[in-house]
Amino acid sequence: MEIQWYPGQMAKAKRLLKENLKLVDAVVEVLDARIPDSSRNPDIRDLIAQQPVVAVLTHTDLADPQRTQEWLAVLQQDYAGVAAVNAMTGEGIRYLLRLLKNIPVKRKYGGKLRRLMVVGIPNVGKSSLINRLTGRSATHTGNKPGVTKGKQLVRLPGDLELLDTPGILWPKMENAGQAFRLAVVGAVKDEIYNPVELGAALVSYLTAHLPEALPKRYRIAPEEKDPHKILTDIGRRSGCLQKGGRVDLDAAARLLIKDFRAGRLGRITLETVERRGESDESFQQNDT
Ligand SMILES: Nc1nc2c(ncn2[C@@H]2O[C@H](COP(=O)(O)OP(=O)(O)OP(=O)(O)O)[C@@H](O)[C@H]2O)c(=O)[nH]1
Ligand SMILES: [Mg+2]
Repeated sequence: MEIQWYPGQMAKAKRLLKENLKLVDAVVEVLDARIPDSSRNPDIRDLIAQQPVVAVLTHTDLADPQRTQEWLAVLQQDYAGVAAVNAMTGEGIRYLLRLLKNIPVKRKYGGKLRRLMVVGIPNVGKSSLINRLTGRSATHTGNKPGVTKGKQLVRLPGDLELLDTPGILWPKMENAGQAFRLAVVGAVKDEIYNPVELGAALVSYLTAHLPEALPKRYRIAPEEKDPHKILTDIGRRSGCLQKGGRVDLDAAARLLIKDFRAGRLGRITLETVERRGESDESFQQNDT
């Protein structure tokens, strides 16, 4: 799977990240519980030594609970603190609030105020998380990447201030496996990838790792292995048809991706702690 990236934009995002860091006492890195590894910003790793960084897993309601526990244990080793939340219902928020109030920081603003910057990939739930922490709709959220355009400072009770920032991606998406995972969870704008290619990659992943998911949801034959054939079957069974009765492959792929994102294929985590940090170069030949 190939995705077109804009290096100029990436460089700008990196520069902004560094500038904003000077304004805050600590950082909250929001990670997607379905792809804890691919949603980590490599630039943040270098900064952890200088400033406390807390990792927050969102979308835990859509992720495999067992794997979320494994990821929390691993991330705990790298971050000043970790938490898992559902930014829609507020599950895990009280624990996170306590954590944020208690991490030791060097205060830049004197007094008791602690200012935290919330960073993460597009569409991961940064603004939703801030709204949950404040208990009101202080920031705009939306079901697509790129909703937050500029930074916004939000004050919380208890002398906490949170800086909401636009989502950022970085050029590590040269790796086809990571590009697939970032696109499938919705971190990448729809216009930049081919839905049939992404849908086929998702089918390949599921047939290899969770062989029951597709037959259960769409009643397709479990022995079928060809991704395009499976997409066609999904389309036929779900009524994604063009004039004349031919299957609309594009619509079938979009439906599959939508079902995945809504958790209708089950609670799925696409990355394991055992394979963290591995660049799966073999992905392209084997899985797409
Ligand atoms: N199921 C589920 N959905 C979530 C969760 N957190 C956020 N969402 C949804 O994910 C979408 C993106 O949320 P936002 O808060 O706008 O994400 P963001 O990181 O601020 O996105 P940008 O500003 O575009 O970078 C919205 O449709 C939210 O409702 C979660 O924990 N679980
Ligand atoms: Mg936002």
